[in-house]
Amino acid sequence: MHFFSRVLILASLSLMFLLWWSYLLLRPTPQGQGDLIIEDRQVDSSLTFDTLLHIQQVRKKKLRSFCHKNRKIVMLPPTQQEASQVLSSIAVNHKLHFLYCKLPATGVEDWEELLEMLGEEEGGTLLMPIPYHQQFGNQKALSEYNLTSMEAMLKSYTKVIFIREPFQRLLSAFMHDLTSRLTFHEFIQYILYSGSRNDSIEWAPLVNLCHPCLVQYDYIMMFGFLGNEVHHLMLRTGLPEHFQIPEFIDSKVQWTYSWLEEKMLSKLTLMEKKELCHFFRSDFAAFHFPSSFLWDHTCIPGSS
Ligand SMILES: *[C@@H]1O[C@H](CO)[C@@H](O)[C@H](O)[C@H]1NC(C)=O
Ligand SMILES: CC(=O)N[C@H]1CO[C@H](CO)[C@@H](O)[C@@H]1O
Repeated sequence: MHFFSRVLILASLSLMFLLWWSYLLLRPTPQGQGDLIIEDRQVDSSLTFDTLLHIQQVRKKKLRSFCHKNRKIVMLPPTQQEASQVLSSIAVNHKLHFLYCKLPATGVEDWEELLEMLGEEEGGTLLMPIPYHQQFGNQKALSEYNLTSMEAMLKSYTKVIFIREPFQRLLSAFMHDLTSRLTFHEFIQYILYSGSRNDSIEWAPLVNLCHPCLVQYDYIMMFGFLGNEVHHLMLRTGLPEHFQIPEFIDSKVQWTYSWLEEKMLSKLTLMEKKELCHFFRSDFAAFHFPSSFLWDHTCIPGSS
């Protein structure tokens, strides 16, 4: 698939997205259009606080068992340089006491928008657990701090990781790189055969970039469900119930990607698909992705 067809796919994705929005906007609502966005932002009431808490526990349990079996890095390396290297994807928000793994196309952009919005709320609207002290400095990346500060923040801040099905991240990277002339097939070959030294934050396994065995994440947030999950996280970290969080678009994006996943996977040989399974084996072992075409049809033991 060449540049032109990539543009076509992007265009059709955008069209599907537009159709979706126009459906939303034109849909008759008894309250009128003014309430539409609010209504859409509201949290699915069928998912209770307890359910969301349970989901977190299940994800963390799977991750812990993965870390236990695979002997990943669990301690901060002793030198500044190594530690900074390992923590290079972790971003800091001092005001709200968050550390989060910042990777493109995982929903982190919407999350940062929310943090910015909350950061602007001055004067007691937010019930933050610990008073805000500027004790570490102002840098936005954890890797820019000294070891003592890194350790202190890793201990005391709320740590969040955003996860997304690996093949979808890869598709997203391919779609957004309009300057590259690689076909999809060449792109996959490049990823598979350039080796892990060419790790890109766009597609390398989350486990290699976010180091979830070292950074003991308090929350594991799943792309496709962020609206509910972020709301839950915010309530647990002290956000007042009435606060309206902005809309997360991941659930709609997820829908178009599910369609694309199947289409693009059909362009690859079984061998290549198997190699993608191998490439992403740590993510598939550390996390459970509720919908993964690659996993369900190729990676899962016993498939094809
Ligand atoms: C680390 O940084 C903090 C905050 O800037 C500073 O107070 C502390 O002295 C530094 N520690 C070392 C060992 O350099
Ligand atoms: C395909 C590609 O770019 N491979 C590169 C991966 O990284 C090594 C060393 O960092 C290079 O030597 C390869 O050319």
